Amino acid sequence: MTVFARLLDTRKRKGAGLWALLDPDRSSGKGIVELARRCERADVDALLVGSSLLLSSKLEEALKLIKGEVSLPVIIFPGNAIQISRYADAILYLSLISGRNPDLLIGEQVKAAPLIREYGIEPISTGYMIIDSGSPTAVQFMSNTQPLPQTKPDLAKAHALAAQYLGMKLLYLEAGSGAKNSVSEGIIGEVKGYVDLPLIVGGGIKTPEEAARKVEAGADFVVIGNAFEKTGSPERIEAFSQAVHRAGADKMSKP
Ligand code: 1GP
Repeated sequence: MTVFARLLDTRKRKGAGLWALLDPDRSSGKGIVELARRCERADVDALLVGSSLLLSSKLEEALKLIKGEVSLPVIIFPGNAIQISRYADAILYLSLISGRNPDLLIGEQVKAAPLIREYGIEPISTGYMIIDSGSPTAVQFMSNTQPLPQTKPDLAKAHALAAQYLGMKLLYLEAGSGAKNSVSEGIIGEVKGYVDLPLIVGGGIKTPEEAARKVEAGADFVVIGNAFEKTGSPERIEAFSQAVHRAGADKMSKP
């Protein structure tokens, strides 16, 4: 079964999935492995590994350690074309469609493609949209692009539909790691009602209740980074997992 099929299967069985973002710039060695183990025990559905900065070769080391310890899908969430490794199961093959930076629309993808093939990791084509979160984030700065305004859902919808027509498999609505405000339920609902693509929502989600609201609004997968790294106790991760999966189950039970 491909990683993409596994992700879709999660959504089918649970109504929604919880993904953890592990950032090798923030935790490494034993720390990142322990966090991955806690996620697996708490029934998190997949691990994203990467960051918008990633200043070192820590990615490879982190992936090796994590792959040796957990059986969850381990997916690279790349900030650029040098964040590729043979030790992952898959890579979110992102195109930053909300921006007009040609390097991030197609340039980095061209650099990465031959290596992805050589390593035999699964590329999952993903339309990546940065949504304004109230203050500048690292992803905005590093990508040199403007976010889409929260107040213009029609713009977000048109971008999302373009991703679908281009044949992308997933859509990621991103407020930015550590964002002041997460992507609003309003935008999530509008986009979800307009396209058929599975929707990932992440950035600035701070509580289990907030994560559940994203699922209720239409998110298929919720990504949590900072909230696990700062206070990633087993109980905290478990609370997020239960909230997302409960909201997913509720959604499935509705006609
Ligand atoms: C960032 O969406 C992810 O790409 C996670 O964001 O670190 O704010 O949870 P946080």
